[in-house]
Amino acid sequence: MSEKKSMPDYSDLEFKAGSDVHVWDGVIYPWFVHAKTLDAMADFKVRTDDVYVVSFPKSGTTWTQEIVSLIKNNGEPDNTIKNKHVEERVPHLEMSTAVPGTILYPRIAAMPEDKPRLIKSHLSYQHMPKDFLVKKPKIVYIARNYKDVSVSGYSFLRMYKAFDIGSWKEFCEGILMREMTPYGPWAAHVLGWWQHRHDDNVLFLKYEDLKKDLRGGIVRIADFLGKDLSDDAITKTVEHCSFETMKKNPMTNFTGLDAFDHKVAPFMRKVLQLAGGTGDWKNWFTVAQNETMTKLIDERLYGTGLVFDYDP
Ligand code: PPS
Repeated sequence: MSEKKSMPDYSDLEFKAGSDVHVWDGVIYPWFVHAKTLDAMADFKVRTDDVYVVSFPKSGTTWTQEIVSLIKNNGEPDNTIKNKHVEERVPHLEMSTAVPGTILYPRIAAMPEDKPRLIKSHLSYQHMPKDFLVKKPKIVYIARNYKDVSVSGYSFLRMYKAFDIGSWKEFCEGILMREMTPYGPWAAHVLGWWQHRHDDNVLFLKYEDLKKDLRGGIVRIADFLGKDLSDDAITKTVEHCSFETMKKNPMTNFTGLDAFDHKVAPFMRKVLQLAGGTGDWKNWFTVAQNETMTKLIDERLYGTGLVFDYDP
């Protein structure tokens, strides 16, 4: 049996650079985002009609990817949707490990005639491809409260067969509270995009709102993308993108991914036994951890106008 690697010690980043995590332009990146890929963002050709789904990891990215994919297909979950994984329909811009040695995700190069191209990214505003500021493609940004993001992220990393992520206490206090997360601090990420929420090409959404009113969220996204969907098409999109349907769907639930031990935790968790996907953090945070986290979030978001729901 191969030995599990411990998670990197983030306090020692200079010495870990180039291994499991690395720092690029002051931001911590995970092993699957290579520095060369990030360098290549300077030359990546954005198209005006591209649509990007952007988020801090674990914020509802896959959900939003599936929604934009369905909207593009007029709400029709036909064979192009049923037989193609969401990560192929809406590929991850900066994912560097799909084919070792390639700089940009080959799936993006493989979709030249696909209009609009639908692309996923976890990049912060300032690390988006340079051409993005010129072409101003549409961006659907999805944000989720840091406490549920934290728990979702911990569960996700626990699934990796190759890593021993350690205890919740270690992860929460050593990484989350110190804001040493891959893709940079959560607050910097969401606030970087929040500052651009009034830009014509940016739609800023929250996971918690989508959970409360999926139909309303889908209508907002369709309007933003300039898609005039019939009521029937919206209803089909709602059904297809519900938690229950996506959890059963191998094209969205990542059950096919060998790198994960799906017995440890499914990609789409039990959350769902709660009224929504909000509030599972209460099952993980101790009273003291919650106090520290609340203080941290309050300090970071103070005066920005950005607030989150923490209850289902
Ligand atoms: S990733 O790996 O960064 O792309 O993860 P991401 O897709 O951003 O986030 C995964 C969480 O989103 C939840 N999810 C959903 N919630 C409600 N409804 C639907 N349809 C849905 N689809 C995915 C998923 O369950 C993960 O949250 P947790 O809390 O871990 O279950």
